[in-house]
Amino acid sequence: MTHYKSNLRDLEFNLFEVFNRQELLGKGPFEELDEDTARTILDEVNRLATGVVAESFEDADRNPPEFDPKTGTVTLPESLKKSYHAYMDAGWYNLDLPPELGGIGAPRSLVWAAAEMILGSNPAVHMYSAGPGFASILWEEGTEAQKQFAQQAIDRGWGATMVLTEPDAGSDVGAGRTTAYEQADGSWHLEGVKRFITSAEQDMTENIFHLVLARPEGGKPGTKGLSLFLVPKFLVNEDGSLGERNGAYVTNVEHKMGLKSSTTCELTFGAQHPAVGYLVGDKHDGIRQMFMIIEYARMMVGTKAIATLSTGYLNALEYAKERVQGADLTQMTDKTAPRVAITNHPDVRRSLMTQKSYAEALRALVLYTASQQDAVQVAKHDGEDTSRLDALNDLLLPIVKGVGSERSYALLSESLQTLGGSGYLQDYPIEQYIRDSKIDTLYEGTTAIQAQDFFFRKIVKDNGQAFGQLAAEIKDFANSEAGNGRLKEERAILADAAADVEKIVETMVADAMRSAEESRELYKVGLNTTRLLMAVGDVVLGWLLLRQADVALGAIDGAGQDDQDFYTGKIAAARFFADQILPRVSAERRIAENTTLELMDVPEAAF
Ligand code: ST9
Ligand code: FAD
Repeated sequence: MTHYKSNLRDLEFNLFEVFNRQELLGKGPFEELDEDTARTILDEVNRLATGVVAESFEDADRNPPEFDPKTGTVTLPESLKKSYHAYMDAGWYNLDLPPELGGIGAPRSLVWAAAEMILGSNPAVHMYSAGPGFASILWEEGTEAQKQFAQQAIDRGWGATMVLTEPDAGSDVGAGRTTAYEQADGSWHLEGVKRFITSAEQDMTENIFHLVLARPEGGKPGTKGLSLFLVPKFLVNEDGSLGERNGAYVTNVEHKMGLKSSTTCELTFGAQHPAVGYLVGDKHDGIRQMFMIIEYARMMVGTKAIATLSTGYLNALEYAKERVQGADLTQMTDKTAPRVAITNHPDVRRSLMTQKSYAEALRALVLYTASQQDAVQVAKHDGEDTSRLDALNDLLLPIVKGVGSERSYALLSESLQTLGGSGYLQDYPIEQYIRDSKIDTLYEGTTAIQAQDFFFRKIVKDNGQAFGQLAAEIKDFANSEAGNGRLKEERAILADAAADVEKIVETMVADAMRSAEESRELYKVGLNTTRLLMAVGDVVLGWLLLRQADVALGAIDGAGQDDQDFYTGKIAAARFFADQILPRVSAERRIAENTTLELMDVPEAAF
């Protein structure tokens, strides 16, 4: 038994009962895959995730990677290496690779369903396995020689990194100072110091390739002046053999609150000898190219957070069913009354159902978003325009990342609370879940950045089109007959909450427009961006839970006992969320509408 409790039943429910992914299989880009094979893949990944991949989760936290500053190398714990190699040897990183690179080219919904299990089991393993995925982006964007490099990287299992952050350039990537100097042979030499780089050193792969944002000498300021460079740890000879050690060295590895098995490195370019880089695609288009990776990584981070909440909840649930403490509330004055399992206490039930409803709604959000990515894959295959599908996916990404990470981190505290004092001990995995998941609200763009991205780029810059489309879908559902009369009140609550978030958007757009005359009005928008993101998140989650409840109501009669319990849980979670979470959105609307500039006028010294 490992720490990890997966929820394969719920993954399959989403894929095959709610989003009907089987309808895409066996044709178009997914010709080679049928439903049985998809289910077998999920079973197999589940076996790994609950077994060998999870086995090192605790050991690698207690005995984290060791850095040797003299050589700039890292030694990972043997337990983690075993988990990593078992995962890589099983070959499931192939799921997402295009057939041209020897991959399966599976629908993204299946890819993210599988990824959830690895991310819940041992997130560092998933992060160390980024090489093939990053190589596929290099292959898409790269020159002929870089395409060959990408294929080699996949065949030989090289590791990879994404390298943006510097000491003075975190959220503000455009402030980066690392500089690239062009050489006579067309290559570049990079100089500078990057920090917080995940997986920049490890001892599991023969090579690591860094995808680095740097500013060509004399380049313009900001993100648009950055270019993307391929900087391998070892240079590669023409015959494919490894050549000289390149001049990019890890000069420090951070000591962190959690996710300790994943190395977080300072990476110094060109201090000892030249750090040779190759301009990706031979064109200066770095920030757009890097965002191809960032979009993946944001989806990954949201999924990681959600996967952790799910296993946190399931561990808490198991404990709560066993833990006997206190009498039933109705017999609280009878000191001789039988003691009951804590699942009987109303407050424990409130907490467990809050955890369950969010965990399952957030999983549905990941798979709904991934289903939009499936649609992009199909449209591309059919040679159709994908711009509107891309826009909806883009709108959903900050919700997956921002809402997923914030809600999961907060609710893991409820999971721990369910265990009482035992939850605080290292005998149970939840304290590690909390430490390991805090990072999810920070890296890949903090929540504040996700919220600004959501409002300014995904709503305003898109003229509200994707947002309008999503809102219309939700309102159509709320006004439908879904649930056959049995979800009527919940649909009415959803309709009210959807109207409330539309009002928040209207208020913010009006503030933004007024800022053309009075620039400080924009502060009001900034005071509400995170509020909006979280409120929209709740509405989308409430909607997805009600869609699930609708399916469950249609399937419950005549189902076997296990399925009856499962569907009953789905209906209960949707009703609970509608009754107890969604009404809060109207308070958020009132707060947004009453926003003033008072807070911005408080002197810094008064804080
Ligand atoms: C990090 C890594 O934190 C942590 C974990 C690493 C794990 C590694 C393993 C990952 C595994 C992943 C899965 C595996 C597989 C992969 C498989 C692949 C098949 N969307 O607004 P502007 C672009 S890394 C798209 O003016 P500013 C766009 O080109 C560090 N593009 O920005 C735009 O031009 P245009 C993470 C976007 O004011 C241009 O940027 N660090 C988007 O100059 C300029 O836009 C961060 O995330 C978008 N949403 O700069 C930094 N937004 O408008 C956070 C912008 O013409 N900070 N572009 O289209 C930000 O995001 C800032 O908002 C900023 C602002 C830097 C963009
Ligand atoms: P800052 O940008 O200084 O932010 C500090 C605070 O101010 C935050 O709360 C932020 O939300 C807020 N803030 C900043 N700017 C604004 C604004 N304009 N409006 C409102 N609020 C704002 N980077 C990589 O390039 N590659 C990696 O592989 C990588 N892995 C990482 C792994 C770990 C464990 C960690 C801790 C970081 C990693 N990072 C990586 C860096 C990560 O992406 C940055 O830490 C993150 O983007 C935030 O930057 P910062 O830490 O400099 O915080």
